[in-house]
Amino acid sequence: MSLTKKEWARLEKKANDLRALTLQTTFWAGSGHIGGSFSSIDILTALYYKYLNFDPKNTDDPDRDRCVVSKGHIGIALASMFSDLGLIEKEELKTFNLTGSKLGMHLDSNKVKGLDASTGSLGHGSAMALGMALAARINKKTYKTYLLLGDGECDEGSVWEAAMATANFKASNLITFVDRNHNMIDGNTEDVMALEPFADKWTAFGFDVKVVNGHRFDELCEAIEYAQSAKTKPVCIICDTVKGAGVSYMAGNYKWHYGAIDEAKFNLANEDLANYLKQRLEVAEKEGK
Ligand SMILES: Cc1ncc(C[n+]2csc(CCOP(=O)(O)OP(=O)(O)O)c2C)c(N)n1
Repeated sequence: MSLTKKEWARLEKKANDLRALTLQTTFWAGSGHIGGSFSSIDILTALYYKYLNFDPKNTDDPDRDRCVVSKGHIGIALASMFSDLGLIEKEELKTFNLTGSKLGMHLDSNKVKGLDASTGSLGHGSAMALGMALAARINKKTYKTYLLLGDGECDEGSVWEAAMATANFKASNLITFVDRNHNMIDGNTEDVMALEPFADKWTAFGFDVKVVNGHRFDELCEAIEYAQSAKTKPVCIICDTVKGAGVSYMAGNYKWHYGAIDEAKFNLANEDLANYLKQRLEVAEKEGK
């Protein structure tokens, strides 16, 4: 797999648009889970804008791919992305998390078309995604199911019960991502509840594990294409990321798990995002094929 400069740059620009829109929505809402949104946005961009068989105009297609964002607290990023995909009116983003809005902090799949699962109670998405993957097998469907977990979320025992079952049932049509941003709600994962040796744990549970830089589209794309061709062993892609990626005062700081943004912070974050895009486009230009 080689990502062309053009394709790489397209994904970079899209991820930047999504970060900017998520920031804007956070500003409108007054606050939001922005740190874990910004660590996951590149993964979501690779999925929804390159790999998922997902037509926003035909979300009822039973053959389309499924995607369960188990770290449902990033509803603010998901709502922004679904708005970019045309599934939520831009104006509705201004109501995000307000009383009476159809967009709660954790999105409701009964209210947002195309969203495969209502998540937010951490640890539940894995079993839901596995169910969708096994249903594909039973119904003789070829769709794939993609699952995005947080690393702090992996403190939940239910993640490992589902992982054990995924490997047991050889559900290689389920592709698992972990947003390994090393931070959770109240500190660094290794200080709160150590996860390392994290890759070894997934391997021991029967997964073929790939560790990638979750902010490099060349690595993400290569790992996804590898996982898509898995025949029996399910693949877990551990994405090394930065909480709050792209914004100087948020990056790597767990205190930006959830935060409020005033106008000065909003403006500074927008400047940072513009610089972040510039730097990343330079890498794409230099290292793309
Ligand atoms: C069952 C459950 N317990 C607690 C919470 C509150 N909570 C929301 S996000 C979060 C931290 C999750 O950490 P991580 O998965 O690393 O998220 P990320 O850093 O990627 O945003 C917690 C404890 C919850 N949503 N669900």
